[in-house]
Amino acid sequence: MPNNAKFSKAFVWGTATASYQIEGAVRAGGRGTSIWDTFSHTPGRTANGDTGDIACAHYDHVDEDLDLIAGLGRSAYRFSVAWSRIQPEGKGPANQEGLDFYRRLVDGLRARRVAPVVTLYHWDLPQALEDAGGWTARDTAERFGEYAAIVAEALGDSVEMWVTLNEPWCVAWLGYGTGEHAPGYADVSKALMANHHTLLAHARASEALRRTVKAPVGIALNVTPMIPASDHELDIAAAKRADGFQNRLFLDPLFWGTYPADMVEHYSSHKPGLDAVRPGDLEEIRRPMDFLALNYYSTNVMADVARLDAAKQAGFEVAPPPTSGANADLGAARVGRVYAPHTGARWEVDPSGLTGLLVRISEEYTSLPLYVTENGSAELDYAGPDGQVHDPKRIWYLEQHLRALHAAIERGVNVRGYFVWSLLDNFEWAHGFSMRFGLVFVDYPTAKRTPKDSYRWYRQVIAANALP
Ligand code: IFM
Repeated sequence: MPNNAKFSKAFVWGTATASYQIEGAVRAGGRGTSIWDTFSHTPGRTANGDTGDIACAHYDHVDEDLDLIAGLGRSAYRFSVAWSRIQPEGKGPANQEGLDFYRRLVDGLRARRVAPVVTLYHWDLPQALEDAGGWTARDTAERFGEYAAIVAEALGDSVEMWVTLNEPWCVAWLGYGTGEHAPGYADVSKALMANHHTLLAHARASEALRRTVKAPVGIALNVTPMIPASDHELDIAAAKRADGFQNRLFLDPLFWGTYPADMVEHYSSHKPGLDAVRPGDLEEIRRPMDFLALNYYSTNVMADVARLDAAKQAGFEVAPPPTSGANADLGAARVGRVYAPHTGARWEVDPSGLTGLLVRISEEYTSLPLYVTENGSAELDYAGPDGQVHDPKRIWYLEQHLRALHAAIERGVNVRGYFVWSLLDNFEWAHGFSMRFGLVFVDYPTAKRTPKDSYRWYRQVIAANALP
């Protein structure tokens, strides 16, 4: 039943991007090499061999992009700082040119009355740190604290919200557990170490930020609801394992200072793995945050790998089960609901999952303010003969999710803001440029920006503080 979705005056409307996905200019301004430069230049790692070398050329189109952001009205803009622009080798003195670039961006936002929201880490680790072990090394968390202190000192007077890391699950498990993301390992033990060190890095960065800034500090998690494919006990257990793997391995230490017992048990044979945890770490990790940021796209229906034939017979779309890496180890596989609506990139659309997720977090974990810091759909957008990009499916997707978010608010959940992923079409990691998430279409060869219909729709939503 559609609700009358009117939002509070203080509700934060925003858009989001990330450095490697939009900036390009990978050799400009003293920037060092990041793991995504290396990974995307390794044959076979990204669709079509795409790289972020140029991406949206945001580095050279900052003013134009600032005007596009401002054109949405009273809003916030969440962007990430590329660590390798600030410390090209991941440690040592700050590179002033890198700081200047983000100062210009932050000042440009404020001049346009847009609230800057900074993510300190959105996956582009300096390659030099990866060469020393990357997120499997405890030292990376220490270095991250130093980097956070530099950025806080340089931009702290102007940033309104700080997100330490974006989706540490992807950092640890796609980067080290399945190999789909940089640096490309498929090693469960490495992923467990990375899991812990990203959380420790969050603690170190929070501590550094709090020494300098008053603005709220949090972390962005991609908590994904997991539903069993059937009421068979194996599928129910598979969904619970998947929830532990994707969600509780981060939520429990952050809010309760423990790793979930079932996951500790599941991963006990992967050494050194969670032996990376040292006395005192979990107390630090659970130090209070000011908000929790959640990125939501879809809900996963999970089956035990021993029951994939049954899932197929029940009408689910079933892919061949993984044979190595973290997914094989988990023994649970995502199956597709063919009857569900899908985005152009074939992601299942499940707005009610967002309501459920927000309610679950507030009931089980925290009464802190929640922000949905990413939500959006990749569609098969193109500029038509009229030069415009008509994207009704994206508008529908955003509207459904905003209704779902509003339903959570009506149920008493403390949701304070919503950020569309993404402002611009951009480099979608291993999928390269094959997926377009933007409110603004980017013609990559020319860098020409064309606001889509969804951009104008979102502007109306922001102006009305309600769904039209
Ligand atoms: O593009 C990504 C983003 O970098 C992190 N969250 C999910 C988005 C869509 O896949």
